[in-house]
Amino acid sequence: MRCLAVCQDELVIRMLDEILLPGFEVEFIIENRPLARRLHEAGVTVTVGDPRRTDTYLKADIGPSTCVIIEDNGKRSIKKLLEAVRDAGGALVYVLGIGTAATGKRADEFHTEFPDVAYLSMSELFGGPLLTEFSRSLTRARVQQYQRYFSDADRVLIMLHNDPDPDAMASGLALRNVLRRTKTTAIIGAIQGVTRPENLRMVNLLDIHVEAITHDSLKEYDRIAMVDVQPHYFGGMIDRVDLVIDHHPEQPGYTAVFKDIRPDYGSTSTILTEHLRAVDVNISERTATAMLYAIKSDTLFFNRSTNRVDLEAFSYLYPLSDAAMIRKMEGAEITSERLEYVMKAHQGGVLSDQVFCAFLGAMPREDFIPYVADFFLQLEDVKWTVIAGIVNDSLVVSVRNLGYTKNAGEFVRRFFADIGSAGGHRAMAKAVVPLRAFREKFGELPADAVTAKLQAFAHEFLQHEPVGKLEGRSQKLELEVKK
Ligand SMILES: [Mn+2]
Repeated sequence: MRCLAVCQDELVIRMLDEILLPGFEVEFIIENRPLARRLHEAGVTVTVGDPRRTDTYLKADIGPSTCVIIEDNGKRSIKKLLEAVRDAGGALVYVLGIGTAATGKRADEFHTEFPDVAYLSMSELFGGPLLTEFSRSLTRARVQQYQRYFSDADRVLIMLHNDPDPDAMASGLALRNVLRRTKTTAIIGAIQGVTRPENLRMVNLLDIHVEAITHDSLKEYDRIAMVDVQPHYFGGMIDRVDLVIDHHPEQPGYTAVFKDIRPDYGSTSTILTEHLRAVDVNISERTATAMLYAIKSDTLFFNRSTNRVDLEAFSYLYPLSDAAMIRKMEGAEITSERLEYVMKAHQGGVLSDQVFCAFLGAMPREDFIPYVADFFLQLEDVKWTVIAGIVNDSLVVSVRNLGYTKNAGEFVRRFFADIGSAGGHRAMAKAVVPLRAFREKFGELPADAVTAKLQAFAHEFLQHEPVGKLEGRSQKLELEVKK
């Protein structure tokens, strides 16, 4: 591809020549003769000419597929120049803003006047990689400090929060890597171990051991590090640690020799990816797989508080990880027990006006209810799901929605807050009502009548304005009229 650059600044010319030369056929149009001679002697392809004349570009034989780069230092207007390029048939035009004039405002001005010209600012082009490089050396200095501090310890404890999640476990593996230790010299531990089926699947597939820690066993370690959690979490049990790496907001009330807390990061694994990269430690497939899975699950696959750095860590880890293993870990959500309740909902549930309601009867565990609610929300025609079941003498109701026109939390509060506990957010809500209270209010209902009741609530909620609100509004209107 041909590239014609109109530049007068020697540094910019030499830089562009170096960057573009391997892939492009580059030629420069220069006004200053001595400069042109010097560059020509240095092997740069140059033509001396007046960049404001159409003639110059006709001689250079530019066509619609020639990439034309025009330097803009803000000192002289380049309008004439752009017109000349256009008249000569140039269509692929870039303005390269250099110096202090290259601001967003200038880019906007160009865009209004020349909508088909792309404006690139030099500081933006080079700033990103440069800043990444500089912040990496800051991280490197930090990591080397704590590596040294941990180096003479016999046994290191890497402490996780209770019921560790993928991010906690992956961060544990990663920190063990940064510290260049094995599972016998850096022990990953927690006071309460893993319980959720999907996290247990990760533990088994990646062969992660989480040691049970007690108040007394803390003394057996020479150094304590914490990942994905801070000491305040343990309620005074641990108030001094050697290292904290976390992405939750920083909490007061503890001492840490070293800490790296970045609340704007989507996961602790993202922070540790940067630590590993900064000190050039090899990341094993197992650790990369755990970390990738952690970033995916902590950011809900980039749906929640995602930062550019999370995406960067993700793309760095992806080729190092085992994607098939991740699919297997994610598949752990589906169990044959859960599928039984999906089938039950499919048989007994009703779908109307994009609302799916089902009553699942009595069950041994509560997690089947939200699972079924999430499951049916995947159906193309479903915008709301209202699923109920009986667990230990209580009616548990899970509500989910897509589209956010009305609030799921408000829904459960309206119908269930007076007889039980009810709460939630826009898209997710839950109510727990003692069966006795439910029967007192609605009577003894057979299963299909409970489903019909849920359906009636949903339709009332979604189709009508709350009566109280309407009355309130009309009263207010009247008052205003009277005034
Ligand atoms: Mn986390």
